[in-house]
Amino acid sequence: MSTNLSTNLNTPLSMNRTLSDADIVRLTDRIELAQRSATAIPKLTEDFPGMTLGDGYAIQRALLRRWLADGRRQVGWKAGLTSQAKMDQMGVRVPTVGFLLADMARPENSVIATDDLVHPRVECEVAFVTKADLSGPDCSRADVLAATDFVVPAIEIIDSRFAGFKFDLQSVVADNSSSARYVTGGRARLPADVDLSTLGVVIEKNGEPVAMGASTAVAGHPADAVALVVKVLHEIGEYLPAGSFVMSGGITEAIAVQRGDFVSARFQELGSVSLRFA
Ligand code: OOG
Ligand code: MG
Repeated sequence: MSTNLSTNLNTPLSMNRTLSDADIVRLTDRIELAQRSATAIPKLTEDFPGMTLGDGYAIQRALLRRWLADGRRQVGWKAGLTSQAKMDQMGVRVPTVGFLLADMARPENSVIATDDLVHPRVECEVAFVTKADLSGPDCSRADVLAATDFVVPAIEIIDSRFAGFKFDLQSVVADNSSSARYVTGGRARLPADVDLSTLGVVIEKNGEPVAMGASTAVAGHPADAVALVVKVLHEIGEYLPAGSFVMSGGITEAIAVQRGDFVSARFQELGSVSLRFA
């Protein structure tokens, strides 16, 4: 059954926690090992069926703290599951956020290794770079646009660490919303110079079109997905600092890729982003 996208995007999330601190550490270890070794694991709710969304974010934040302590650098955040196509594909109907680290970035037109990924998929997204802080429970599309320095097209390479790329909301949040790699390219544009709600995009794999859509699919307007990131960050006691890189979520369903594939996403007004898998 299809549910209403805007209802799902606007319902406040409960961040209640049920797991003990020791279980949060245990599950953070499990996710960290799965990510580092590119090994699929069962979804966390198989062992912890009572786990909540708040527990999922507690694990994600513990993972972020560990990696920052290791010297990795955060560049921003991403929204996940912000389009009907993505919600339908994954069977999860609540949007998520995940953190983005500098070392997850790959250059445009580069060759992306697959041997350190479990089962990668690509998504095309409108990405924002901010020039002012955004915070609070009431962040709006207008607030996001006023705080946007420029937008750029991006391909995200997601990689669920859960077997069969199947998960529930709590598990995918703990797994940092399947974040793995991202590539930006094309042309940076000022938000005032493009109609961000009507940008068409076509994804080609090995020269064949495999998915197409328009940016309105993302929460009605991709800036609304960025506002949603700010609201979720508020729920977990964070804000979006100036200079953040934010991906607004896949416009179409994600496309599975394997070694040897060449992927190119053409965005109306924003140019194209290409990459190859090896
Ligand atoms: C969760 C991450 C979704 C997006 O753009 O919707 C996401 C997943 O589908 O594995 O990054
Ligand atoms: Mg994505």
